[in-house]
Amino acid sequence: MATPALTSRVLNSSLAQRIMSADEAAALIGSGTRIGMSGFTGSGYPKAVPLALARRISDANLRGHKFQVSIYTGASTGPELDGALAMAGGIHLRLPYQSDPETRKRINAGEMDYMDIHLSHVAQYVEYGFLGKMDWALVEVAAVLDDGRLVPSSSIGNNKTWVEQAEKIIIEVNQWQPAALEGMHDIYYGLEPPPNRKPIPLVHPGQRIGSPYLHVPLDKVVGVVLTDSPDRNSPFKPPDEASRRIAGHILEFLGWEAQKGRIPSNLLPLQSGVGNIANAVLCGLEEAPFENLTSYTEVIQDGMIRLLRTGKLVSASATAFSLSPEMLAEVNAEMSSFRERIVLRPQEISNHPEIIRRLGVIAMNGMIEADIYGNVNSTHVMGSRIQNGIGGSGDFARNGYLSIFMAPSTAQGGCISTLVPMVSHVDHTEHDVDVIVSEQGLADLRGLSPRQRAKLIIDRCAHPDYRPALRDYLARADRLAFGRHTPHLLTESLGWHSQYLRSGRMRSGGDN
Ligand code: 0RQ
Repeated sequence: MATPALTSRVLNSSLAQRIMSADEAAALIGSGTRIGMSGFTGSGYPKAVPLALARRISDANLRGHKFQVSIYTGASTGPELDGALAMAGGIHLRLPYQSDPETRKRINAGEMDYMDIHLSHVAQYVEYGFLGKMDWALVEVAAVLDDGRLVPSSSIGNNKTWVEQAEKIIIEVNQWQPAALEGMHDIYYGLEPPPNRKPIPLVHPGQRIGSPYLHVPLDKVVGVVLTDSPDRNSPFKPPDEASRRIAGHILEFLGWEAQKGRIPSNLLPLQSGVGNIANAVLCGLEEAPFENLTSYTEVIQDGMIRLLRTGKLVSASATAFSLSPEMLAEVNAEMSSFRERIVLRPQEISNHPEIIRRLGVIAMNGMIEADIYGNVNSTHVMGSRIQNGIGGSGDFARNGYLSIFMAPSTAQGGCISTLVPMVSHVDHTEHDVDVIVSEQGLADLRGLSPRQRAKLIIDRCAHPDYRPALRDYLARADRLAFGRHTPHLLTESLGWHSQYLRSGRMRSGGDN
């Protein structure tokens, strides 16, 4: 039985009559269906119905009935969604991004299909019909207004598309989400498919061009489920030494760029990926001599909140929060103070190529590895094992004013060089990568030919243990390659990876 406090978030009387339990809602969903769920980097995902669905799937499987669904989201979610459904063996196809250990394990074991898609593409791929008909939308919101408009919760992701495209809708209304989120969102309703698409009228990162509410066809809503559950959030690790050094190189570089007049003294709108290094860059900005910063990014991390508090950051545009538990508690308590300065948008707008190019975003993303010519692998360990996905890194790297990729120069206790002769999987080609940074230093690749880039990346970014072997490879490739424009020795270029798979260590010290 729902308590009055919970039902007070559902002001529409018609939808209030459709309140049901999570088990009742999950019982409506059939095997083989496609479900568009809310959720982006552990924020705003449905928390009760996926768990109930996972129980239902486990029961069916125990009885020998195969029951699987396809799950589309904004990006990563939480253990109650990806974790539970993967554990039940209930996911047939997952897209466009995940970072859940159980999901990752099943994908890499070949038990689950996964499509790793640019986050800006998902909504239009569904609208164009490339990804099939959407059966269900399952979307968490903070409240339902009396006229039926929805107050989104801590992420927007693809929710606008899910409620528009799905045949039927289930809404989770999460009492835990602060009521003060109302007014923070900006949902743009002007995107028509080609050939009728018009320019998006967004010319400043903090600008609002849409509605604070999600509009939903009420007749499609078959169930409303009340919840009171926190978002998943990852603890904030203080930056380690390598991250601090990477951040230092980037901030020094941005200072030089500003001095040379290539970017304004308040920089250009910042995009920063998730994780330790991205947070270290944001921490570094607290001390750096830049004022009146803006951001046009996907996620609001702890560091951005601190910059907003000190006034260094004037506005932040994203599609989701991605905060540590401590910061989340603080932000939820003071949400109204951020409402004017944070804008949450659908991910097709937060990550839109047109806007990113127009605003001149400075894109900073993590990578698994880069090769000596500047191609970047963001997704696959040893070329075949997916880690998370490309996420928004390609949206920003391809279209940004400056595209920066960063990683420590070694991984797995030094057994792997993250700078290699040839990447084992390509997400971002040399044409989309301007700057590579490791704790060793920064390589500015703009205006350089492939052979110049290779020399710089080895000299500036590679770990000293691996530099001689990389130099040796480049020298021999330069003598023996089929062509000398981008010299490679094809029988050797992926040999570092196969050596690691054989021996647990990539070659080093020029022992070719
Ligand atoms: O393995 O977990 O076993 O220790 O990969 O690496 O160093 O913790 O790095 O958390 O910054 O993630 C590229 C994955 C980096 C991330 C990636 C191993 C390493 C460790 C994780 P363990 P770290 P981070 C905004 C933009 C794509 C999406 C994106 C990512 C594990 O940045 O997913 O940018 N990016 N989105 O040991 C073998 C290598 C390795 C390696 C690292 N070369 N070989 N293993 N590892 N490098 C967000 C969204 O789009 C939503």
